[in-house]
Amino acid sequence: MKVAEKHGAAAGEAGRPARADWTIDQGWEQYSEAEHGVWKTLFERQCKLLPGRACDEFVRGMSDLTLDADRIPDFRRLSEVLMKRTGWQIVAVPGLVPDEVFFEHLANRRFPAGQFIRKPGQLDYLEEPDVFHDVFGHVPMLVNPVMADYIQAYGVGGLRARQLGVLPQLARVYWYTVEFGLVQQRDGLRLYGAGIASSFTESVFCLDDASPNRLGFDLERVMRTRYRIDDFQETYFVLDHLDQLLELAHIDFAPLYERVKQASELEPGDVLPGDRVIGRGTGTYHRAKRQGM
Ligand code: HBI
Ligand code: FE
Repeated sequence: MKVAEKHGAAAGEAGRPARADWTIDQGWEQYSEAEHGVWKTLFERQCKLLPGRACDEFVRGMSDLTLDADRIPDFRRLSEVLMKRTGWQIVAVPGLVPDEVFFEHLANRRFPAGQFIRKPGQLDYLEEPDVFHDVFGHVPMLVNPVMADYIQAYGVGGLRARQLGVLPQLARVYWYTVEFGLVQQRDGLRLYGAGIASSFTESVFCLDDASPNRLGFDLERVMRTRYRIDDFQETYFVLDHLDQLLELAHIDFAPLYERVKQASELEPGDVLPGDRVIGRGTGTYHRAKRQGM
């Protein structure tokens, strides 16, 4: 479904978003006790789970933000902290916004964060990024200068990729890093992707389960690899160090796009002879799902 059709709630009366850049007021004072309660539940669950799983940069970012366990964060306060650290600010949006709007914000160091929070009965399934996914998952990494530069470069690259017609390929790079990336630390494998950091189940699956592949990150390989949006990833790509993202931020993708457009697309679970295999998955989880067990 196209993002524009999904955004029902965001559209003003005339079917257009309230503002051209799709931002809305967070309306922090209007959150109900129940909504703050959902934040508290999600926050406490993840904080118990992440020590030893989240990478050092995530832990550092989380501690610098001093997020309140009991209240949905006020984006104005978050933006003050972030602006001093890495020049970023958080802007509230109703949910998914069109690609070009999304990239324009990122290119200007404005992170679009969902204003709404999921329902109590919907803690583990989310159709659109809500405030917990965006603020708990993404914002701690925006405190890190490398990630802050990388996500801005992604925004700039996204505007260009749209022009070149290679947005799907670039979106895979974001997906397998910013959303579902793993990084090798001296003391073990750690997660840094927001989609896993904010997930009660996948933050365990991505590191502990024997089912998924874990492959060394390779830009061209990732650009060719489809991803799952409806279930756990079949493959996680592993950085040797977060600084590798800085190299990505300075690569000219144009020649790469040409090569990738000639190459065949790869399935999420594929493992190629040329892959740097850190762990070959059994595929048990997704096979069982396919067999409807
Ligand atoms: N909008 N609010 C929001 N958050 C996202 O993560 C997002 C988006 N729109 C488009 C999008 N992501 C992706 O399709 C692009 O990264 C390709
Ligand atoms: Fe996200």
